[in-house]
Amino acid sequence: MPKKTFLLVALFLFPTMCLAHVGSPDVYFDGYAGPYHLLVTIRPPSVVPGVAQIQVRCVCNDISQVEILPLRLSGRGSQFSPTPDVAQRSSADPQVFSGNLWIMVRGGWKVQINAEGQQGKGELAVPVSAVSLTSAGMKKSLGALLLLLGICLVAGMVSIIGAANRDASLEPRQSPSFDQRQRGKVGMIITAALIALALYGESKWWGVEASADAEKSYKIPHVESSLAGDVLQLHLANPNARTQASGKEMRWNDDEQIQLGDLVPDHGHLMHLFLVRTPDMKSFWHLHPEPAGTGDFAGSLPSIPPGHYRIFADIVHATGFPETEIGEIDLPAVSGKPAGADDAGVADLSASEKVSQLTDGYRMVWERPDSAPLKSKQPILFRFRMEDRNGKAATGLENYMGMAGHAVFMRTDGQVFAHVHPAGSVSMAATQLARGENPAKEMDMTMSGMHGMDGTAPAQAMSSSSAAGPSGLPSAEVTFPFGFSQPGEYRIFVQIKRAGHVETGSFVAHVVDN
Ligand SMILES: [Cu+2]
Repeated sequence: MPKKTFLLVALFLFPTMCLAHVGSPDVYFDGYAGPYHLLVTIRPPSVVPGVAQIQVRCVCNDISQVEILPLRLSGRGSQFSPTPDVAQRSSADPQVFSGNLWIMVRGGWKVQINAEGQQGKGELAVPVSAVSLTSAGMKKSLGALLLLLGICLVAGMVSIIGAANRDASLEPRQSPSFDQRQRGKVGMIITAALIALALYGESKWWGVEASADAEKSYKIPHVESSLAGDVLQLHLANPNARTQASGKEMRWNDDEQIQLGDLVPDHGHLMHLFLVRTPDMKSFWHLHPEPAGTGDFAGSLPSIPPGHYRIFADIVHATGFPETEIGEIDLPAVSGKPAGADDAGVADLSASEKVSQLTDGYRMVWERPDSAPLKSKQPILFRFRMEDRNGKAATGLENYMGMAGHAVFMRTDGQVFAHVHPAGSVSMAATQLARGENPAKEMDMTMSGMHGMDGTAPAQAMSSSSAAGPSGLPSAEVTFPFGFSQPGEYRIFVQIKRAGHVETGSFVAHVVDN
């Protein structure tokens, strides 16, 4: 196969995905570029190199220009900025700007957004990570077409060489002699042999390239879990570690490598562990096991009811690359106590379409437009309002791990899972890296025994659009920017903290194909 065709085909072979979560590749982000409140949606490319689609919507009316540019999240590449592209202003909505950016290699990226308007200039950096998830095979029809064209080329080449050797020195209307025919045949045989040799060599080379790339494609890690007493022990897998299985040095850049020894805390914890009992999804737990050696975590479970639980373990690497390790476990009835102040959950949640009952007669209300169906692949700002038993806006709300709220969007079959915050669907650690801050600094504090401080230090960095009251504490409303990647039946778990107690709301969402 000629090199050009190879490159062209290779381009279509490796769909990519951003892995903040499971099955939910798009990035939804809520933040400020200076004075401008922006809602950003990034759809990572389906192939790398490929084009990411960026949409910026200003919750304002005085923005005149938006520029976008892609940068590496960390490492040397993050300092060399290309010339920004000017995003196109929508004719339907003058505060919506969109554009496309090339993502050239795999790994952690950020999209820098420069907004300009009546209040001057502002900048915002949104992290995106792109890796290849699968190597898709070539389409059968394309393969058949290429094979047919290849046969034509080979046959043409062989017959041209044959004819040239046989007929080149003939006069018009003269027939070839026996010798000339022989020379033609020999020419054809030699040509066919050379082409066969070349094809064999190229197919070998193709196989090596394809297997090297297949090794680079991302495999979702599966966490191993076991219960000892009331302690849940977790052993993380790293199927994406640098390997040399094919005997060939992998072409990883340093910041593309995935190792388990480089985890950084994401909003105060090295691991956010979610346990959801299936299929009823009534028992939901958000826990924070502590590290027990590289790749090992352990934490005592609170009192939780028995059943089959799905496990989602969120971790973030020093490169800003987030991973969710998935697993399953059958648990007996456990009667433990929560290990940490941030561990919380509910044993018997009842999900609702609109109003979720909290303790003390308080309620969480999903403020959604009635009758409008939820569609996949659409940015939505989810709003939840907390009410007291008289229906008045709840007071006494506090930050929970530095933020007004934490939400989990999960499809009931477990194939889609996203841990989302008021600032969006990206990890807080990656957001800090995108801003040029160092999430590992927070780890030093964690290590020196200051953990459980409720993320006070990073709270500033994680502040978001969810309006804070005059005291800097969250108001009675919490918002999450998110979009469903696929249609289906979903459960939304929303966690907030009030009067020193973490509350969990549960909502059902039916999402139709867009
Ligand atoms: Cu969270």
